[in-house]
Amino acid sequence: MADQNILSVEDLMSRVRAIFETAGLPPENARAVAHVIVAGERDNCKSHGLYRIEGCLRVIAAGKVAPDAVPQIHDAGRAVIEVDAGGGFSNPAFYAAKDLLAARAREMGLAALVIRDCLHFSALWHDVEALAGEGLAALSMCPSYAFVAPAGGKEPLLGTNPIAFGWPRPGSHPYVFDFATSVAARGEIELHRRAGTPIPEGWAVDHEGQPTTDPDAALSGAMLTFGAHKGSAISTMVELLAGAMLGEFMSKEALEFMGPGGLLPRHGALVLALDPQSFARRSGRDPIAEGERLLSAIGAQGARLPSERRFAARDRALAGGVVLSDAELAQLERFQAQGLAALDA
Ligand code: NDP
Ligand code: PYC
Repeated sequence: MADQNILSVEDLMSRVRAIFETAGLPPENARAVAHVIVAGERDNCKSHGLYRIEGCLRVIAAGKVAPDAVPQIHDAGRAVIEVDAGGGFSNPAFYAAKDLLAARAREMGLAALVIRDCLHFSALWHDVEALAGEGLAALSMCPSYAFVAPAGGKEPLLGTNPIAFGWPRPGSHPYVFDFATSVAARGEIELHRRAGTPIPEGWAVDHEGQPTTDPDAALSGAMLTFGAHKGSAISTMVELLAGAMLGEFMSKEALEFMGPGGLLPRHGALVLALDPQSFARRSGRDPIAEGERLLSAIGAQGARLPSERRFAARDRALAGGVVLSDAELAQLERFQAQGLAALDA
């Protein structure tokens, strides 16, 4: 059937990994980057799926990321572990330090991973889901680019600043939410621009501060935070904790560093891991069972939990493959055949 190309997750993974190896990433790095992109596509998170390959290749072609950087872990045996991504992608850095972070959280009750100087393009649910799979609660956040106006302002200053949370559950899937603190991820606006469709009202203002539904006007104006002053404050917290506190770029500096041209941002990231058993020990109560009481009561009201859509999409993709449009498949094949040269085509 036209526009219904079905690829298995494994096939997609080996194609995307090959694209990144050809673009200069060592196998370990290519695997980490491909894994998070394919996971996004598999889970029907289109704004951080295959669509991101082009952005990653552009930043490689511009020489603004070190594709072969080897993450360096700095561990003094304390609660704060640092991994220097060395200007490379964030994903290999996270993988390099994940097991140490989990072990330290179990040992100390809580631990933090500071990822320094990384090119960050991916969804955050991936990292917190991995930690929740180890029985840990997790919080992940990072600045991005200053595209978002603070509540009451009209000039871009804050990033789209995602924040994700994971909580372990006894069944197959943890509780996970992950969202931009802007009304929508910037990638969503870009997808509307490509599709020629208007964005919903309330997402953005144009460069004069007027509300707009035109994706181009939104991209050259300012995006808005969710929840007015509340989202604005959470976004500011992300700038402070994952930017200022780490001594890494905040979103404005990240944008200035990359310059205009829409390349993906380079900055730091913060991942917190907490061991629920350790926090609850003296209470004598089982924190996971307590959590289940709440989560099942939410479901009992007919409300869906965050990530349920994503997990259902994952189950479908694992059983029946990932559906790509003709345009998506053609672009994937172009990147496979031509690598970075496909960017000029
Ligand atoms: P969405 O608004 O699509 O989703 C936000 C969260 O809410 C998801 O966990 C989603 O679960 C859940 N959700 C959505 N609808 C409902 C509902 N009706 N009931 C309950 N839960 C619901 O996310 P965003 O567009 O804000 O962000 C998309 C991605 O962009 C994120 O993964 C984020 O990490 C990434 N991002 C990355 C940036 C970076 O710098 N690296 C910057 C900004 C964003 P479900 O998935 O199941 O629908
Ligand atoms: O969707 O806003 C976004 C984004 C920025 C960097 C990666 N994703």
